[in-house]
Parts: sequence; C-alpha cells; structure tokens
Amino acid sequence: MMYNKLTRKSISNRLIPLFSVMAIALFMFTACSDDTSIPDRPNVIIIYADDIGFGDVGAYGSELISTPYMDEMARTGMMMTSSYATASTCTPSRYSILTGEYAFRNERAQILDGDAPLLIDPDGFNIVRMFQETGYRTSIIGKWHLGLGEGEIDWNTAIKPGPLELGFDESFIVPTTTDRVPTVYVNGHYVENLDPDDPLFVNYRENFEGEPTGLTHPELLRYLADNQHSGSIHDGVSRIGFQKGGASAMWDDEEMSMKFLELAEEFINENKENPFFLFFPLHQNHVPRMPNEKFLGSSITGLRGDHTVEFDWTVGQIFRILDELGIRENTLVIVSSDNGPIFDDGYDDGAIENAHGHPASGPFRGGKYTAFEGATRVPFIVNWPGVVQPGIVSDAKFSQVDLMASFASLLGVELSDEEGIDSLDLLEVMLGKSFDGRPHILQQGAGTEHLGLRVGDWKLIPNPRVPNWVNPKHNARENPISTPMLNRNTIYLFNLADDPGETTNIAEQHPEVVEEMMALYDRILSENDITILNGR
Ligand code: NG6
Ligand code: CA
Repeated sequence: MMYNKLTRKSISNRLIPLFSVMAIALFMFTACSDDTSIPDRPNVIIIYADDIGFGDVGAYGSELISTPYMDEMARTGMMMTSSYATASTCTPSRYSILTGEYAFRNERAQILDGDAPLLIDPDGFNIVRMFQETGYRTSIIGKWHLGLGEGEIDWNTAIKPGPLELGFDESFIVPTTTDRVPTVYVNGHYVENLDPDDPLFVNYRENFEGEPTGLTHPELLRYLADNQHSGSIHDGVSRIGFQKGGASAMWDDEEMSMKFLELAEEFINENKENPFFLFFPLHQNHVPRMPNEKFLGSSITGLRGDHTVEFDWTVGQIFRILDELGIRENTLVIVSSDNGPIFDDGYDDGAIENAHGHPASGPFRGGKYTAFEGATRVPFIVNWPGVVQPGIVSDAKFSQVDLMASFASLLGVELSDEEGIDSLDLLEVMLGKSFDGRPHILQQGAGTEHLGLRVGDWKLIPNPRVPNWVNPKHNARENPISTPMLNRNTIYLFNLADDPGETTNIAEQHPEVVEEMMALYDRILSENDITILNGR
C-alpha cells in the first residue's frame, strides 16, 4: 500500500487567516530526504507514561533526571514539542486515544475508581478494533483505568467486558491507578494468581471490618498519605479504597515494571513474523512511586526521578528486543505521556523536598489537573528507522486524539463520519514529513469545566474552574510557574510565543482574538458542530 493522501486534514475555519502567521510551525529539522513512500503494516508500539512531564525527559531539557534511552530515541527519530494529551488526567486522555473523541463529550470520562464499569462501548468503533480488523495481533500490557464490567464487579469470576471486548487479543492490566485498590493484575478476564479459597473483595465506600488502613495503622506505612490515600495498605503503602482477601494475587510494586517488560518481550517475540499493535501504558511516575531497587538513587530528585529513570530504561529495553529480533526497521514506536507532571499527589514521598527546582513541566506553567500548557503538552517521540528521518524536532501541533485517524490513514482504513469524530489524519505530521499540524488544540483540565484552547500561538482559558479537591500545593512548590490557581469568571488569554509560561493575561488588549477564540471554543463544545469542525 502506498501512502494515502490526507483525507480529513483540511479544515476551513475562519480563524485561520487571523492566525496564519502563528500557525506556521516553528521547526528545525536535519532531515534532507523526503521519502514519501511509507511501508504498510508496520508493527506499532505505543509506550505511554503516567504523569511524566515535558521537562522530565533529557531531550526536552531535563538536567536532573537523565533519560538516555528516550534521548537516543529522539536523536534517531523525531521529537515533537507541540504534541498534546487531550486531558490533564489519565482516564480522559486514554479515552481519547482509543475512541478518537475528546473526552468531555462523555460525562463519564473522568478519573475512574477501580470498580467503575467499562467506559467505552464494546459495540462501537475504536483504535484497537481498527488494528485487529486489519489483521494485527493486539495486546495491552500495563495500566488500564478505563473501567471494567457492567456495574458491580465480582473480582472472583470472569470480569467483562474489558480490554478483550474492545479488540485486544491479549490483555494484562493494572485495572485502575496504582494508588487505588484492588492491587492485583487482571490477565484476560481473570485476576492473576487468585486463590479461590481466599476471594478478593473491593469497596470504595467503606472498609471491611478489622482490615488495617493508613489511618488506623500508620506504623505499617513507608510514608504517610493524605486522607484520600489512607485506605487499605499494600506493600507498606495505603491506597484509595478498601480491599480484603486475594493475598496470593497482590502485585509486587517494585517488580511491576519488570513484569510488564517480560510480558511485552514475550508478546513481541511471539508476533515477530506478523504485524502487531502493542499498547504499553506504564505506571511511572504516578504515585506511589516504587521503582525497582536497581533504580533507587539513580537520580538526585528522589523516588519521582528514580521512577522516571526506570521508565526510560524500560523504553530502552523495548528497543533492545526489537534490535535482537531484527524487526526495528519494521516497527513504529511512539513514547508519550497521559498528562503533565505532579510532585505531591497524595503521599509524603519526598518529591517536593528532593525536586531541587527540577522543572518537570519544562518552560510551561501548570501540570496535572490544570488547563495550562504543562498539563497536556507532553513529550511525544516517534521512531521508525528508514521512515522517520533522524534528528527531527517538530513544533507542529498534534493531539493524541489524532492517533486514530492518522493510523487509519496508515492502514488504509476509511473512517465513517461517526468514527473518531475529533481525530484528524495527521499521519504525515506524525512521521515528520509535514509540519502542518492541527489548527487548534483543546486542552481539558480536571473535570469538564476547565478547558483551554490553543490556536496558533494564542492560548485561551475561559472561566477556569478547578475542582475543589485539587490542592494547589500539588504542582511543585519548587517551581513557581506551576502554581495553578486562576480566578473564576475571568477569561485568560496568553501569547505562547512571547510568554510560554502563561504568566500575563492579555485578554483585555486583544478583545478581537478573545471573541474569535470564544466562538471557536463554543463550536467545539457544541456537539452539533463536530462535522463542521472536521470538515466532513
Ligand atoms: C485523584 C487522586 C490522585 C490520582 C488521580 C488519578 C485524590 C485526592 N487524588 O483523584 O492521587 O490517583 O486521581 O491520576 O484522590 S491519573 O493520572 O490516573 O489521572
Ligand atoms: Ca496520569
């Protein structure tokens, strides 16, 4: 198959003339050849970090946490500097990758508890199904956090629907976040290593009688936690929610990354002769940060940095496996993150004390839970030898919601009007052959009422509302530009070219820009206009 022409990229939008100057991608690239033939059906691996920020990666400027493997991946491939997760938290960002839709369109697409039902309709279209139906072997190994089952989950029987019902041939997951119960793996439909004589029970409302929690047994803890994270204790760390039983099934936090890697190696090895899609969402550096002992002390920024180094090492191992199997040239690897960084996310694990001023959001303001750039502008590195030219640094605007239409284009799949409604075909951008990215980026903060919009270099945050459970201290006291508080009922406008740190509100000086952007914002938010937005 030769490369399909972009089908859904061009958006006629009256904002474009106004922003055309800003919309020109500021890129430098060392690529010289422009080989437009793209081999069909490469293996695809998406390695997805949890809470790793723009500034946490060496290639993106990190000095205190060293990430040689991602740096090498960027040096031999492309790093994107205006690539965004759709949201500032996990569930909505993952929802967007799988469905090709902005998450605010589904009111359930919010941070889910471990007993929440499956968020994505198994009968609908999604990116996994797309790979599966075009003959790929599909697997997810890692963090899920998109719900399981249809309501009450009985963890002791088959748990479905879940990843398998969405199109994954194989699935080995952590059901939710690693700071939530149950602290077990789910392999296919079943809790891994569960002993039927010691059944597992989970409750998010109340504890099971007699079971220790972080509040009742602080002496069992490695470090203290806030009230929300002071439920059941596992591996010396209290979690959100309560669990009982299932002792043989409990994961080992420090071995988690090794376990995932071992399974990824097995899957890649088994499928080296046929195309495969591996979604590899790792848990670093989400709390609780419990890296393998081999990484302790590997950064001077404490557990948060060490956990990031563990992630980086794992990325390197994936390349080692591909090299050993001789399939590197036929494998497209993407590394990115689900949302921006955070230091204190509920545990006294020393992240703030050991930060030493490490700018985890790079030059940007904010981090996880906010609508500032630091919340969703994340590392995005693409490597595919022979196709993606080495050393490209692209500032083209790209959103993870575009993965669906871009991969559809790669696979030769025509999407219908209902499929991937927010997803644009930016295959050429994703492979570094074009720098003509998205005309606009919607950025979802925590919840659905805190959204940012970027057009060209303009950034609008209308009427910000941070839910009251978001603690302003979360985003690094060490990094003053990360303080996320904004006034409600105020419209904020920033110019990212002059002010990447979003420090100065210039809404009053540019009422015409505010008006145009508010109009676009309203159109994006109004579902009826989705067709207009996508030019179809
Ligand atoms: C929040 C948790 C936080 C983290 C987050 C999900 C509290 C106070 N905070 O509700 O610790 O688990 O959910 O993170 O409960 S995410 O990266 O998966 O979106
Ligand atoms: Ca996350």
